[in-house]
Amino acid sequence: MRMASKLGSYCYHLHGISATDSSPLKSSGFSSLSSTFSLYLSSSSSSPLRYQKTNTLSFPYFYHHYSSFLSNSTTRSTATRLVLSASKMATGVQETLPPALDSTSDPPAIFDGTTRLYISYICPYAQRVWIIRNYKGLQEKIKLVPIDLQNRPVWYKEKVYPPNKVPSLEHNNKVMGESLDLIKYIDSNFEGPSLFPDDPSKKEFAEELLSYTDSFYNAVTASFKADGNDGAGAAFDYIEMALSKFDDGPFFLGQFSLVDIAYAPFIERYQPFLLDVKNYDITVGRPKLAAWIEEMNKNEAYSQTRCDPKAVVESYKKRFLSQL
Ligand SMILES: N[C@@H](CCC(=O)N[C@@H](CS)C(=O)NCC(=O)O)C(=O)O
Repeated sequence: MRMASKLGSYCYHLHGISATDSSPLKSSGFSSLSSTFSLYLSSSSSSPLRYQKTNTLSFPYFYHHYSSFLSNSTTRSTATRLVLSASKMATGVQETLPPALDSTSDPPAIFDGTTRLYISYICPYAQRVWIIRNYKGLQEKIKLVPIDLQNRPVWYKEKVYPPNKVPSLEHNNKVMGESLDLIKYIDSNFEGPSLFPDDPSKKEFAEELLSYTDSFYNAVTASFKADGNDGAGAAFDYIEMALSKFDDGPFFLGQFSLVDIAYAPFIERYQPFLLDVKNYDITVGRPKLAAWIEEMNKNEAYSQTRCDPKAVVESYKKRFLSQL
């Protein structure tokens, strides 16, 4: 059976995994970011095909909950077999996105117990929260409610979120806003692996990087209208330095975290815009940044939220260059 041989080979690799080292899993073809898969359990090695399938797991969820189990010798000696399905797309969550609500749309049944994430498909702040919702596999628990910001429904300000901005999150009869607060809130209040480090030095650096996001935005967008690229260059040099600090992975804190989520929607927009308008390639001379972008683009939770780069360039030209 095709399935059996595939599963068997991954089973072999998985037996080598340890709680702190996922490289056997990675070398067996699983990317830490792009794979979602199911775990198959069987209590007997002699009946390898009688697996019990779990729900779809994201890699970090799997790794967080099962890696110590996999490396536990007692577990292995009872011949428990743990197998991952390699067919990542068969189990991945590919969502059909709902249409944006506008001034003609009725409001949802606010405070009916449904958790709702109000976003705009083009808003980088909202995108942060959308990414973490996808990454933690909360597509069924947190309903996306896209809003057309150009033609906003009045009920959004009146009934949902008086600041009248996206993102906002309706949860437990409250509506909260501010993207950086929301990614932390979702990380702490919903299931899935933590995306905030325990390690004190990483924690401190995470806070430093999160508080730099606005300065980063200001420095890069100010450079759009300036001569030369010094302002943007300095901001991206800071990013390159930040990405060099921890060497246990290609992300800001080594492993994927809230910090990557905070920066990705902005870097995604600045890269094509600076290239198109200023002929400035932000990755030249910045190998860490180039590797980070490549790694991020493999992340399905993120790639499902990405904007069309051509549309970004056109909208940024109107927004940032029209007064020139
Ligand atoms: N600081 C806020 C910024 C949110 C924000 O500015 N969102 C924009 C869309 S990208 C918005 O809703 N603008 C509508 C408006 O200002 O009226 C956050 O981080 O969530």
